[in-house]
Amino acid sequence: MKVTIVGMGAVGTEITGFLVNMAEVSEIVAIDRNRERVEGEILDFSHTTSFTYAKNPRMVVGDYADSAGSDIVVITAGAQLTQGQTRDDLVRANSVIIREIIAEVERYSPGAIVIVVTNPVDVITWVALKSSSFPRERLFSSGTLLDSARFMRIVSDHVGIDPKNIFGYMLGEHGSTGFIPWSICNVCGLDIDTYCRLNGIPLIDKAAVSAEVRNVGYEIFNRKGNTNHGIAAAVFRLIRAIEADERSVLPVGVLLQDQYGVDDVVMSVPCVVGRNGVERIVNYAFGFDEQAALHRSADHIKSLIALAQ
Ligand code: 6V0
Repeated sequence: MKVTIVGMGAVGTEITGFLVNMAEVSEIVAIDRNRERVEGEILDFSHTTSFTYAKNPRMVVGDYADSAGSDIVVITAGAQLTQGQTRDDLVRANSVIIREIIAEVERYSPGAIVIVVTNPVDVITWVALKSSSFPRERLFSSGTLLDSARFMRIVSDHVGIDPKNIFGYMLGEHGSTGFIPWSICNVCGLDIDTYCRLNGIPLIDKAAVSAEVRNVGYEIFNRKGNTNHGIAAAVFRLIRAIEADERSVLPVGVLLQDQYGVDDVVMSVPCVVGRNGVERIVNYAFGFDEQAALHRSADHIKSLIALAQ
């Protein structure tokens, strides 16, 4: 498995760390405008391989020609938020960057699975799809996988059990209009209210949890100037699902084409992820309010897409 990371800033470097430590990849190609810094990062990583659990991957600091024939390309390159900006403010700058990058990725790795991370990720993924011939099954975003992990962590803290025993998603936009479909969330198979009632735990404040999931990224950003650990773990989870052909259900940003009443918008819904990328979109019967929230999210993403044209 050959993996290329385009954009070796805080997020790309952390993803590389997961791959070097834990993945079964044979080659990692790191591409960034700032080549010298990446040379430093890769040299540094090369000193970890005596101690890691993974294969000893070949690590290359390169350009797009070096990435030829990649199985997976992860794109994190772009302008990062500055204090006071929201993800939406990055639309124009990162749309220009993604058009350049996806042309090179398609030229050298037309068979790759491309995972877009650059924000605002739903819009940037849409631009990448429209500027290339990649099918939606092989070009999608990390979507709300991170938001969903944040959600599971918050519920887990409330009920006092492992986040892995919490099931639920944030869906829609990776951003201000993302929503939690509470009707399909559960703790060990019980809906969350029932679990709390049966186990003597105060009911969870759903509105507060939704707001916290949406805002926690900014909370982190305000303290350290970026967020990288959670998103890198989420992307690594996606790479593992592809590498091992897991067919795991994960909320990733996929181009909806008349699904859930939404057309031509990239947004997160639960998808089966395996060796071929997004193998299938899972259908749920959402409640009326959830369906309305999904459409509000789609409308917001569409308004941002208009800025990217
Ligand atoms: P960063 O640390 O500024 O890294 C960005 C990197 O991209 C830098 O090293 C740049 O040199 C490089 N770069 C810029 N333009 C190009 C180009 N044209 N070609 C090659 N390299 C280029 O940012 P960070 O790593 O923190 O974040 C990267 C992106 O991920 C940003 O857009 C974030 O907003 C986004 N995130 C997305 C998340 C998600 O859930 N989707 C979560 C966190 C961050």
